[in-house]
Amino acid sequence: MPADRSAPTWPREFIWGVSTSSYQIEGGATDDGRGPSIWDVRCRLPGKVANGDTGAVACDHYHRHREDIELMRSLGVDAYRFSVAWPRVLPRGIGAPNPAGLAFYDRLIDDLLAAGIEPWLCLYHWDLPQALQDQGGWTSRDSAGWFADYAALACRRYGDRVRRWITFNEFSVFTLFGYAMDWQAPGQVDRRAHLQAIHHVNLAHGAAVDVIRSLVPGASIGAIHNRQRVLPRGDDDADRVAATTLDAFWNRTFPEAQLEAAYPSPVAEAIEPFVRAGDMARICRPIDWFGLNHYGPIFARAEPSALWGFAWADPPEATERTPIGWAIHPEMFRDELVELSRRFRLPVVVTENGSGGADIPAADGRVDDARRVDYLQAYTAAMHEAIAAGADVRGYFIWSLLDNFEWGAGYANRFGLFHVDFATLRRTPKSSARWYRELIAAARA
Ligand code: IFM
Repeated sequence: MPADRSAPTWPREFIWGVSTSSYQIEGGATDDGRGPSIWDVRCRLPGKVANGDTGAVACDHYHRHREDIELMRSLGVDAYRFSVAWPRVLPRGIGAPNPAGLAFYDRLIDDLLAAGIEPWLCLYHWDLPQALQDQGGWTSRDSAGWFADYAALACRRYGDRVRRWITFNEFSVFTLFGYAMDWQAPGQVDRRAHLQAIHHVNLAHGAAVDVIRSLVPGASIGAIHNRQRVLPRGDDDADRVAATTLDAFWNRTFPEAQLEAAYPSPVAEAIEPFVRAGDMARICRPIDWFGLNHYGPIFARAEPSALWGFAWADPPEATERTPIGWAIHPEMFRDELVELSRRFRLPVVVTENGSGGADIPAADGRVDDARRVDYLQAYTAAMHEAIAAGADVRGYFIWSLLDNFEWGAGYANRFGLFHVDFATLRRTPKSSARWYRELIAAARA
């Protein structure tokens, strides 16, 4: 049944939120005993991040979280998804915790609750402590235990106030880009390292689920996967094979291991030497909801010299795109929600959706991001259609609250509902912030 786009009604308990991550907004990179992460190190390597940008200051959220909570209040959101910076609370990744780092998240959580905004805490959004990288990082099987101990610390400290727990954000992105493509930290290109990282991250996820379950009574646990259709760039068999391989790494390897205890081909064959008896049962632990990050379809082409025989491809010329060139396809989002809901039989929460652009303020200071508003309107309408078609979608979080450090693109790609002037750190609502506030108000009315 097509949705009535003029006056959509949303489920009563539907959760509206915004998302961010620690390294992308916090700054304060050396403040109060925080240890270095793999991203602090990568940002210092020439040519790895556009303009030589770093997350050292970012949005300075570490010192301005109250102001940012006020921004959330102005939107009227129910929930805020953030990540804890592992090296802020455990500067060496293991061992002695950092009291000042732990206290920062106490303040954040307490202030969110006081503002009537539910904290959704993600344990890992890519800022591995460098001290653990020096011991092999995710290529070491010990990483599952390191992560479980870190999860236990967070649960004991915040479990009295936080009910929503997320183990990892976008497993496939940081493992593929970090171990097979050198697009992200730690910047390896190595099959063995990639496969080990995949398997150990999966083991770490399973171990953390058990830890959260045992330490936080009533916890609602999710894991966040990015899933989006992978399309062959060309109309030939080689590109079709490339798309199937990328699909296995991008969309299937993590959810299928975690929810069905099996790796898809061709990952299954390649990863077998690293899988020990009992591992798949350790990985496949019951969770409460599926976190979906979705932007638009992606494209693959055959590239025999690449690690797995595929390369990333730009969308064809005729494709409708965001200002940073990502394909726009709300119907595929709708279909993904419907399929996902059927396939894994878990409630789905859209934990990221949004659109990137340059967002240059006009002479009067206003930022009219009309193309982002169009994108968000189309995608939320598609989500509404998915719900009408039976998809069990419980919430929607926009990426992102603020313009922030967009990894290898530095500060050039902006995703925020609020513009950040990185010279003055001044926040300014964009048209999309007003649009989201109105959507939330109308959804509640
Ligand atoms: O900024 C990222 C985020 O860290 C993970 N998901 C995609 C966003 C936009 O690229």
